[in-house]
Amino acid sequence: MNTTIDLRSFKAVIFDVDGTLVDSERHGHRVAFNLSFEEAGLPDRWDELMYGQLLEVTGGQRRIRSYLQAFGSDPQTAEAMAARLHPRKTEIMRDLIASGSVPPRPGVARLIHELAACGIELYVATTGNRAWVEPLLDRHFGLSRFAGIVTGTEITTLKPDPAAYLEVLRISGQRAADCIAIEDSGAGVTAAVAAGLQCVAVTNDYTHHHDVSSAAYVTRSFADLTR
Ligand code: XBP
Ligand code: MG
Repeated sequence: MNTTIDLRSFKAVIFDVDGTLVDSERHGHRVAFNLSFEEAGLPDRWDELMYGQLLEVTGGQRRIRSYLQAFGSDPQTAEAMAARLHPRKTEIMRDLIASGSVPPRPGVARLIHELAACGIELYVATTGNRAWVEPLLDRHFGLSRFAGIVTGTEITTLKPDPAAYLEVLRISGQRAADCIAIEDSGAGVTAAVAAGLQCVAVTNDYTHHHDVSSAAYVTRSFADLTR
């Protein structure tokens, strides 16, 4: 870990979304979850501390289900409630994105510009729902920047499973050795490495305590990765 790494020596760079390309969890997804609970007449609200713990479960619908079961709901009720709440949460997240409430992390736009200028293919592998992922990527970077986008809508086996990264390798036709992943979380690094990829971890306030020891390089800032 933490050998120097030059992203420009790879043919493709695969970006995670939440917590990596964008600072989306604390003031984006968490707010959308809470508003969906409020609209449904539920008393539940996820504060910033609790949400950091709930992030251990990837996938918003699974996160709701896991939370409800942890607080006494039976599995069937939890599943039904999560299936009812999550689509509305996704709509609210789309609105938050449209209102500019989900910013890119500092240095990300510059890195994407630099990599694209070097002719490196850019991909996305996220657990998040395509319904908000696409408008987010388009707003901040332009969808055409990305040669391929894999989301939790079509790949429902979520991180830390490697399925999303294996799908990017399939659609790109690239060898794993020629690609590198950029992630923020332990689950994301585990997924990328399990797919045979080297991974750079750019951790954040929610993930700095995660085990990212299998990453090739760990930093808190994209400034380390740009020229
Ligand atoms: C992070 C996730 C996502 C988001 C919520 O995805 O686990 O589930 O927290 O989005 P990644 P959804 O870091 O892989 O981008 O509610 O659409 O799942
Ligand atoms: Mg992430």
